[in-house]
Amino acid sequence: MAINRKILTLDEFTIQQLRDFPHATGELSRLLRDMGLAAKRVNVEVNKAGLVDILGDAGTVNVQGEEVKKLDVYANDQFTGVLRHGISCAGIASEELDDYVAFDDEISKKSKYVCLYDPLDGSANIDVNVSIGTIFGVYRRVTPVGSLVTKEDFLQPGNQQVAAGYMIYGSSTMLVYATRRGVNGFTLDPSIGEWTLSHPDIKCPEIGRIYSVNHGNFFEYSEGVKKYITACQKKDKTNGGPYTQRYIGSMVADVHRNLIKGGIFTYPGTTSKPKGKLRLLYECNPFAFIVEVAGGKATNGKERILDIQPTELHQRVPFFVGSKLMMEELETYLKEDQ
Ligand code: AHM
Ligand code: MG
Repeated sequence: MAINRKILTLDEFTIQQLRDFPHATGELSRLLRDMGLAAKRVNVEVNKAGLVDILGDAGTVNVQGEEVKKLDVYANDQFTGVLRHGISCAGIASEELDDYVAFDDEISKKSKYVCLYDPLDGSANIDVNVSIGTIFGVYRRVTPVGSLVTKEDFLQPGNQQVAAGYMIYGSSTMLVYATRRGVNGFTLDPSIGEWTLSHPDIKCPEIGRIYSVNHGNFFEYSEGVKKYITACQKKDKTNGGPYTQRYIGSMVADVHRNLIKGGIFTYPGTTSKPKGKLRLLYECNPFAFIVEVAGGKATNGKERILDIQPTELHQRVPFFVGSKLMMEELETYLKEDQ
């Protein structure tokens, strides 16, 4: 059988990258591989979501006698389980859990990384067959290797991330991850069950035509945000006509599209929720890192997302992320709010 030499799997890719760093231990590659493995399991369950009436609702017992878990709980268990039993992660924090988890075994304690994630973002979309995703960020721990990790290891600014990524369970399943060296996208080839490099060296176009925002909250936004949205709608023929509004309500899908096509994604604060909805550690920092490495920008309206010193695990922040030139235009409006 002819072998397609053009296919590069996630493992092959990370091993190839390691060749440039002869002293690298491969720990980060193993962690990414573990995340990729858990994502494959989650993907299988996400694909079965429409069969819930046949297979059993969350909280019920299915025909095999197993308890059926809510998908976001299942996803959390998968990512936490694979990292706990792996050898490349000293502890995790998850949007699904109140507190961080320090892995208390000799091998995990010797790991230098911690991982923070939203195991299944956009889960309100599961029931209606809309793309959902996983978002994660990886940090080098600040406490000594060999000890249990502490909260300090998790409350690091996003600029300390060594890698960040997301998986999107959509019309195809993708894993996109960034290190400081670049952003690369892998599509799951279901015929061989492997992540294969499909989007090498992703760059976010400097300018695009898409803006993503929940218009339903319009009257609760600040003056600057309202003016920016209105300006997007009023662009005239001299600057290419109005922007296109696209909002899936699944940030992974919205930001992924904008990353590829160029655009801006926003979840501003509102009068009732001044800090917005999105979580700094699990959602905003990873995307800010990925989009910045790809050439874009991310802010909370006042400062760069990646420079915010977190004070609590579940902290929320207003979030604006996307193409560089569009972000710079948006920032001129956001200045009005300061
Ligand atoms: P979740 O973490 O509870 O799933 O919520 C996060 C999601 C994002 O994916 C999405 O951008 C946002 O919530 C949509 O919220 P809204 O419906 O308020 O616009
Ligand atoms: Mg979420």
